[in-house]
Amino acid sequence: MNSTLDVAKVRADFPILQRRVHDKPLVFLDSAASSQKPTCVIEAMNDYYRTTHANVHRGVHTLSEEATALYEGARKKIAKFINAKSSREIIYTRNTTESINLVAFTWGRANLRAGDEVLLTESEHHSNIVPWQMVAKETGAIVRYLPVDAHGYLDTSALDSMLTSKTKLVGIASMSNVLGTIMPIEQVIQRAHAMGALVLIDGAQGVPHLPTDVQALDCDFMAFSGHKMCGPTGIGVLWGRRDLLEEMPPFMGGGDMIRKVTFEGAEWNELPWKFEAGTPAIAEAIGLGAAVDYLAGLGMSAVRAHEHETIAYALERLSEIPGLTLIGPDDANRRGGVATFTLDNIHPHDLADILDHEGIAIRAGHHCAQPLHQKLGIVASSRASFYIYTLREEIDQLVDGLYKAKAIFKR
Ligand code: 7TS
Repeated sequence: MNSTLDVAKVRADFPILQRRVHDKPLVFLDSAASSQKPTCVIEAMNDYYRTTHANVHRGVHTLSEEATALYEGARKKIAKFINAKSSREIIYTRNTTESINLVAFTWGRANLRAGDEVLLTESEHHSNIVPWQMVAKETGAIVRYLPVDAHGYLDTSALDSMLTSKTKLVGIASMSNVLGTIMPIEQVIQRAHAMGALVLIDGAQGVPHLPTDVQALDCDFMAFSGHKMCGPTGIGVLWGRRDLLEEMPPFMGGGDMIRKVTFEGAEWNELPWKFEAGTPAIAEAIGLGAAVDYLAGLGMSAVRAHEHETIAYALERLSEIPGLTLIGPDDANRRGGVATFTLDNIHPHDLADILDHEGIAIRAGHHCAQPLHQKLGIVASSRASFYIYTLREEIDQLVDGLYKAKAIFKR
């Protein structure tokens, strides 16, 4: 794969990359937690507030109509970005976490019974574990976990024994935020459907970094966050198959999600508004629309190609460092732009602190995947994560910083 991204040109689109940290140029290697924002996204939100803001779906006045057109226009762009059949299948939420909670507490409450099973993987983020544990407690359903092997790959042979007629839903991230593994979701979806189970894809890492086509995948739900894909915080998406969304009860009650209310009860609005109670995050939705335009302009295949090159180089450089243990697949073809590791027995927080003084931002801790860390037998790890603006030189700077940390700790 050869990158067709002009990284220098991409970097010029991100004003924050000009800043310095501890008097050093910023080396931002924490995009898996949240990506930086290009000028077009910042400007789209700024313009909206300066010229067009009013509440949506309410007024007949010009500003409200224009705001509604921008808000709904963004929904169409997002639908196209993931190849949804209809923009009615795009539900705005706050983030991936809220999208998964929406499914757990509407579909889950209505459909899970005692003894039913929800099958997750051992590498899921807390947001694709805890909502299922909560709804399982309420309904008597059981949560089970497909194992992940020592190299960070999903043990697909376990599908034979663990995927049964009791399984009602499989929840899996398309890309792990710790291991970086690109999961074999096509295979999981086929096998789950053959057993009559639905599949929810946690696309928090996958959608920003890999081409995504929900129709080709044939999954049932896809959750993702705007802030990890060049968009603002406070906006996320739940995509769901229309027939499923039609059947699901609403998540929250209030304004905008109703067709009619009497003192006795209410009738629900049509999709997607049935799931969007209250004044939504209007500017943020418009910002996310600008973000998907930006990513589509770069081309998601080019985004993936750049990250493939970047992770391949990072794996090569990091594995040269004595005492460094990489976590996750060593095959860049099966790994996104996430390099997680431990170094000697230096605590990841100390490491992140030393690197911060070099202007380098990485994440340290359990990355909201405590069960996976327990399985790996570690409490915490360090993670460098990459995106469209990451330069090879920044990997070199990371490696230099890690040698510096070793010298400080005399390792
Ligand atoms: N699922 C995965 C795979 C994630 O990586 C994250 C966030 C979430 C769900 C939750 O997304 P949110 O937008 O609702 O918070 N992951 C990370 C991370 O790796 N570091 O900080 C947040």
